[in-house]
Amino acid sequence: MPGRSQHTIARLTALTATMALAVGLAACADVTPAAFSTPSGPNSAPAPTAPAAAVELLGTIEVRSVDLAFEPATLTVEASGRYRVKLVNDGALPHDITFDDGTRIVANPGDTAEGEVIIPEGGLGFICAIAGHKEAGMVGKVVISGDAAPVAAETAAQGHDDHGGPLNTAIEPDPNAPAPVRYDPVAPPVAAGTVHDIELVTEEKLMTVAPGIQQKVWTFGGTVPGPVIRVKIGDTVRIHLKNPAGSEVPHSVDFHSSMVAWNDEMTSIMPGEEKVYEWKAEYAGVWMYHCGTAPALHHIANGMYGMVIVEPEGGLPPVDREFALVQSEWYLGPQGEVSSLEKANAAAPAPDLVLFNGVANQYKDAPIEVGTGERVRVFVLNAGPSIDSAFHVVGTIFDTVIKEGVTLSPATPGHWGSQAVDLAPAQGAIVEMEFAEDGLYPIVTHAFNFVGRGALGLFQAGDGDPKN
Ligand SMILES: [Cu+2]
Repeated sequence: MPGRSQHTIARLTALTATMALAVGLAACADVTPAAFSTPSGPNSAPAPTAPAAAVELLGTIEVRSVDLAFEPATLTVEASGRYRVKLVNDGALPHDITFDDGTRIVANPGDTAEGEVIIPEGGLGFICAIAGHKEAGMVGKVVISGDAAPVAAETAAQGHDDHGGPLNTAIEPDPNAPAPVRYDPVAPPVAAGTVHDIELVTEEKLMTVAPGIQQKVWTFGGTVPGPVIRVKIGDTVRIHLKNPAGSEVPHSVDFHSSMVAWNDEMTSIMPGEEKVYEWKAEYAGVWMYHCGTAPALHHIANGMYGMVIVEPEGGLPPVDREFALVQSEWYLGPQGEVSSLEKANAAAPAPDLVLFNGVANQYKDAPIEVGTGERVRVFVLNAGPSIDSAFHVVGTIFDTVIKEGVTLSPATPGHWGSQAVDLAPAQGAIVEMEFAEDGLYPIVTHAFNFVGRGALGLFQAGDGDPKN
């Protein structure tokens, strides 16, 4: 599969800088770059220019280290014997390649280091021996192909699997999966008028939830999350829910912003059916809506949720920018299939991905741009289905938080601020902040084990560079 590895390398390389940041923040890795300044590691193998009596070099094994993975993680060589090893460190942290026989080659960020290793019959495993890096996924192996074809080791090294990449997913990425579609994080304005007829179609479709990973998701309106619905106190909302004839399963909707009987408006409709769910916006808040069809856990885990904003009496004061971020989890099923109910249903759920607005790391890959000094408001919802959020933006302080009707604001006596907002599944909040200088400000849940699973975005203030 030539081409696939390159594709993956490019994608994973793009993750490098911010994954390094995540690691630095999460693990506080106590690493002194000066300690790893040796260009070539303490390799006991003979030098490449050794006398003719030395064992012949069979080729070069080239491995790239990124934060925190090897690319590729599995290399195939034709035969056992002596190989040159080239470690190209594209990461922002020092890395090494330490083979199971003790051979170690160290490369600082941006450097390339070389050495040699003897690959025995049966192959040889390797890790990065820097504290924590193996556990974070820097594990690989060299295997012997047994294939007599005269392929250079460099060529053979291409195109093999690269498990252990930063996203930690159990699913093998598919290089042919379409690129993820970015969910527009800009919050919509309040809907005009006082009565809103909104068509909501339950669409079952394929969606790329992380680079190379497609799932057959269930949606409201074709996106995960569904559309943000923003109204004001006193408005009437008429949801025209439609389940297309081609759907495979029944669906329904449950608006937490409404007060209606569960066995009336929230009942399921079969493929080909439709119904009207009318409710009045009587309470302000950032609310969840979701499909409640049994098993509701599966319908939520497979993408059926969204945000309702009901503005308070008198409305919210104007700000420079408004965004809507929905945190949620993916429990991956096989490629192209629905998410795993079995995983989602675990008593201690371990999501494959945790993310903002449906796609892993999408706002890291394409940061949300704001102006330095602008007032930024974020409507945050934790759709779950099961993991809490500790919503935090690195480098700033929320001076305003409205959560479940309780308000912190600059007018609150004592000049208090907020560092993170705790949101259990189905809780929402409004937070406001400013960015003091041009630069990058990571958006995370401060449950940092999930930052490496897709819950990482960036606000880019100004040009993103604090140095100019
Ligand atoms: Cu559903």
